[in-house]
Amino acid sequence: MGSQNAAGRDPLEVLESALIGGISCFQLREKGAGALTGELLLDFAAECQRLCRAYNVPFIVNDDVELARTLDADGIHIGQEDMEANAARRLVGPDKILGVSVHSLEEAGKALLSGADYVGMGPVFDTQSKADAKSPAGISGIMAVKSRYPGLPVIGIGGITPDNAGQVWSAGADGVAVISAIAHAKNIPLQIRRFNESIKAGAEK
Ligand code: TZP
Ligand code: MG
Repeated sequence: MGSQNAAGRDPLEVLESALIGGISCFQLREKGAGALTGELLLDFAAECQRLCRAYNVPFIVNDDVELARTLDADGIHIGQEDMEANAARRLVGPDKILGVSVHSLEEAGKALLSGADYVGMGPVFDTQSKADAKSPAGISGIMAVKSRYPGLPVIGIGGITPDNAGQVWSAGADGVAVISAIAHAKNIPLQIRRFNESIKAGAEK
C-alpha cells in the first residue's frame, strides 16, 4: 500500500495496525492521484521502513529501485513495464528480495531465470486499487505456475479478501498481497485474523 490507500486515515497508523495484526511483509506502492514524490516520499518511506523494522517485517519498495537503494530497503518489486528483472537484480545485489509481477507461465519462467525470489500474479479478482489492472485472471495462472515451477514462491494479488484468500491458497499460492481489504478494514488486526483463518482453511483443502 501507499499513502493514498488509507481511506482518509493516517497511512502510518494503518501500517502499524497491520504490523500489530501480524502481516509478514510490507510493500510500499506509492501510486495514484496525490502520490508523494521527492523529499515527502523519502520521509514517508523512511517512516514506513522504521515501523517495519520495529516489527521485524521486511520492507519492500515497488517500482523505485533508486528509493530502495537510498533506504537500503529489504527488497524491490517490479512489473513487466518497469526495468528488466535481471537489471534490477544487478542494481540491488544478490542479498535483497526481488519480486516480479507476472501474468503467464512464460513471464514466470523468465522472472525465475532473472533471479526473482518470488512472483506476484494478478489481478486474481476484481480490484479497485490498480487503475491499469488487466482483467481478473482467477486462480488458474497461479495453479499453472506452481505446477511448472513448484519451488518458485507465488503471491496472489487483486481483490483478495478473507472470503476468497483460502481459495487462492488452495490453488498453491505461497502468499496473498492485499491493499484495500486490509487498509480499509475498520479493525485491521481482526481482519488479518480473518485472513489467517481463511488461509488455514485453504491450506487444509
Ligand atoms: N496488482 C494487481 S491487482 C493490484 C496490484 C498492485 C491491486 C491490489 O489491491 P486490492 O485492493 O487488494 O485489490
Ligand atoms: Mg510497477
